[in-house]
Amino acid sequence: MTTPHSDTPPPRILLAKLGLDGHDRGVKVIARALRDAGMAVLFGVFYNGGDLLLAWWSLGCCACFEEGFVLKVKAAVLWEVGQPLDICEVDLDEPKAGEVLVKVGSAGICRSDRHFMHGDAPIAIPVVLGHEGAGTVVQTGPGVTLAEEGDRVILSFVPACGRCRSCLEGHSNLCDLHGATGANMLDGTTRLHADGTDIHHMGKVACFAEYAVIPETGVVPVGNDLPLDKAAMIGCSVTTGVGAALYSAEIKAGSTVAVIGCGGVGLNVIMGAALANAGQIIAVDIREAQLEFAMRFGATHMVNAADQDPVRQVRELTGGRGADYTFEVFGSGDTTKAAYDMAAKRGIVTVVGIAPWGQEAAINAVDLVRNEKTLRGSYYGSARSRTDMPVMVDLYQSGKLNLDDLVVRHYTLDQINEAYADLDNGEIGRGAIMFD
Ligand code: COD
Ligand code: ZN
Repeated sequence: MTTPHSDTPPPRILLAKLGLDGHDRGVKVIARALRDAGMAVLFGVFYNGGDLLLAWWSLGCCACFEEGFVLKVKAAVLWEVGQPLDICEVDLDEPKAGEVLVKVGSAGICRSDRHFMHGDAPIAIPVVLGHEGAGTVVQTGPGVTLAEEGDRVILSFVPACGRCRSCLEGHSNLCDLHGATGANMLDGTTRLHADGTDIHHMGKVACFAEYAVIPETGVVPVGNDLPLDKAAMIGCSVTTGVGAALYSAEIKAGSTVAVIGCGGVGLNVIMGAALANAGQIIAVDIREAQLEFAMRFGATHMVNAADQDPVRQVRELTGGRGADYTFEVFGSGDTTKAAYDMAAKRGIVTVVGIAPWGQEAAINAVDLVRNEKTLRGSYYGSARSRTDMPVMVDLYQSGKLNLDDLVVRHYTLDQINEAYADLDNGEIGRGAIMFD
């Protein structure tokens, strides 16, 4: 038997989460005061006869409401070239239009940051380094459409503007606007400060810090099941190394390959060569442990350049021809010359490392022409972060990229100088900082 009201559905309860408008500071002041009274603020109850609407204000990332709307974050700051990184508290502004706030989950220990610490490469000082990272978006600035709060993201140290000539020609790794703004945000200013001093952002990433403000094009959303340290690796060493093999050199199946420098990035060049079905993959390093480790990632032969002439050895291993593809993955004039000299006729020489400022490589100008060699640079694996990083994720998740063995050491942010000492001491594999 039916009641007279049986056709009327019970009231639905709708929850409306009202976001805060980044421009409205007055609202935030009220919100901050209310936050202290509880995590969520009931905004209103509306009933239209059918639906019951409970509107509430999510105060989500409480830290966003700190005094002055500036986040106090722990960061590793390079105040002066040649000095250890200083772990201290700095101010981080909230994201501006087109920017996101990321809670950093993991940051890789890459030699490129070391070059800045030693002054081998120039960068604006003071600076928060760290360009190989991953984390979670916790706040979006006005107008952001490429990422949402809660997204797990890989960080890209070339956040492409999408409008300059390089971007339009498909080379977003060389974005002109990013190049022109360097270690500042795309509008030329910084979000990091301490006691009134602006602090710069390495690669507009600056992930040696608990939080980072990053242009939205510098974050690549990935699934939440991708472990943060592996995601961080894709932010630099994987994309730089695998990309150098696949996108810069475009290795052909069956060819011979030599890789000089088998650290975090070089191991990824080796994995890229293996993915391209190269025949011989010769690992060249000055440390025996690195060479043995490289065999796990697809190297077929090893040459210890500490006690042998690597050019002669690579020529011997390739029947006197030299290697079809050679890679320099350390960063010096001498290793660049060695990579050139060990290449075969019509060989492709790909330079990934950046030598200290002012160093040169003496290339035989006659050999270049007579043997039709190609000498080329490769920056960020000639990759387009937003489309190519998801490819790297798929390759890892389908078991074709061995990132599980690549990350061998984990550190806290407080241990960052120790992490760099381990890199200097030639500890094998990659180190990664893990945040809570
Ligand atoms: N011959 C052979 N191997 C050598 C030699 C040598 N003479 N000297 C050192 N090595 C080996 C080391 O033993 C080590 O195994 C390896 O070279 C270097 O590895 P890492 O782990 O110290 O360095 P990575 O892999 O983190 O970084 C290498 C780069 C080439 C990327 C870096 O040094 C660099 O030049 N960066 C600048 C380029 C850049 O900014 N790229 C984009 C961001 S990474
Ligand atoms: Zn790097």
